[in-house]
Amino acid sequence: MKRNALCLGLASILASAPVFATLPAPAPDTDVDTRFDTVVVTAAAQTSPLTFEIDPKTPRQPVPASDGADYLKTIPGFSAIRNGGTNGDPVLRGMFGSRLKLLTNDSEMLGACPMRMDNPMSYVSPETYDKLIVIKGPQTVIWGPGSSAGTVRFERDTERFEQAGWRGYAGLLAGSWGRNDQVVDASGGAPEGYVRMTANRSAQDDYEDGDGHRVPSRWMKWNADVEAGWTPDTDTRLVATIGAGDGEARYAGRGMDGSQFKRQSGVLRFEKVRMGRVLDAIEASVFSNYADHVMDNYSLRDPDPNGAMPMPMASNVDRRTTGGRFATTWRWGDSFSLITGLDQQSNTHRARNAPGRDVYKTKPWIADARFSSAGAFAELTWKPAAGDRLIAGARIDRAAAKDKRLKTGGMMPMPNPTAGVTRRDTLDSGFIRYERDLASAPATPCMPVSATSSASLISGNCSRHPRPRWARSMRFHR
Ligand SMILES: [Cu+2]
Repeated sequence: MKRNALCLGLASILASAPVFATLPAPAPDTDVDTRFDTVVVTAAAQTSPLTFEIDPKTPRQPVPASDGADYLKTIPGFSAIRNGGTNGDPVLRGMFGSRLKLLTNDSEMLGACPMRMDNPMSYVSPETYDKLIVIKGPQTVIWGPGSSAGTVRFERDTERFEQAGWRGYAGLLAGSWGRNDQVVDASGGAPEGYVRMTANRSAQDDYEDGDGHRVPSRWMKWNADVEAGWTPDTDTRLVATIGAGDGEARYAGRGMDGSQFKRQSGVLRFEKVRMGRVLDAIEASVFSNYADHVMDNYSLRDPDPNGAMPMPMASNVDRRTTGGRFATTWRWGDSFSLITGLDQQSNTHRARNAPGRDVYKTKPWIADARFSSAGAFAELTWKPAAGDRLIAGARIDRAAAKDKRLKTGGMMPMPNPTAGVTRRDTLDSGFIRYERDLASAPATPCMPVSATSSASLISGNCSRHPRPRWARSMRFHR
């Protein structure tokens, strides 16, 4: 029956191990039936009280995720604000937006749309990554400022080729409502280095509601990335990645559709780990990510002559995010480790719009906001005894946001009272957490406490955490 979303995930089926194994007979000399000791977990399992680490290529129900938010929904604590058929906006414990740090290959790809049609996760195709790491709560300071909800990292972690050869992964998916996905991930190399190419395309048609009405929800997106790595030994890696993508999405609940979601990204990363001295690891990265997004009311629909926007209209927004990070890991015996470093990020947001079909392309870009931040961080882990851990982190950031809009928005624009104004602030944040593994049960109670420069102090329940002050300054561009 077509209305049932019965989808055939060829890749998923081929890659799945048998889930239902034959149950052994109950042990004869015990009253307890031990056959059911195995617990079947339908959501992602956590690796520590606050950290989840998942292989996004692992088959999942009902079908492979079309974007990062679709994948995150399977992790307890996450939900998503629906946004048509794809590009949902992830929410962790009630918080989203700038409070949830969303990283790909240690770089930030911030979308350009003021309506969040292109949140950072909409540019992620999970199956082309090797690792998804989620840190819940403001429990790390090493991945940039903010993160009061948590930190999400999609990572490509290409294994070194011990001898010359190649590896590949491919998937096909066909489903009802025109859902079809193609993904390929191929790499070839030798001990000295490798080249890897990942690409995917994913699409779905409009669906029909219970009354047989067609609901605008069609989408299509593609991504392609090429990675070249130099691996002189097992603990040293220099990796350059360039990538591009695009897509489109129809919306039933918006006055415009997303007709372009162009991405261009470049990341250069270096790491040297397990050095065996007090200075145990060095990591450095630089990145440049660019989002070029168009929303209009004529590419994927006809303008409604009786609606609020009877003529063709288009709005084009873009954002370039550049930044870098340098971190070192220090170890003193088995008891102390310290991660310390610096990071920096700059953003430029621009816009242009016009009535008429594609007339916006003839208009000049106008920058409306600039943001930047630079910070220093340190995170210490102390293990006073086996099973006990005390983790503490602190960071300080210098943040700036410049409002470049000459007029306010809306139906009746007025001169912008903060035009040309730059707001600067020095912001501090930190946390301290105690963890203890229980000897009697596979459980680890933990007691987290964190604070930001907005002078808030919380313990335990992170959902009451207010917006950090630096995040408020970013509202200039709204
Ligand atoms: Cu948009």
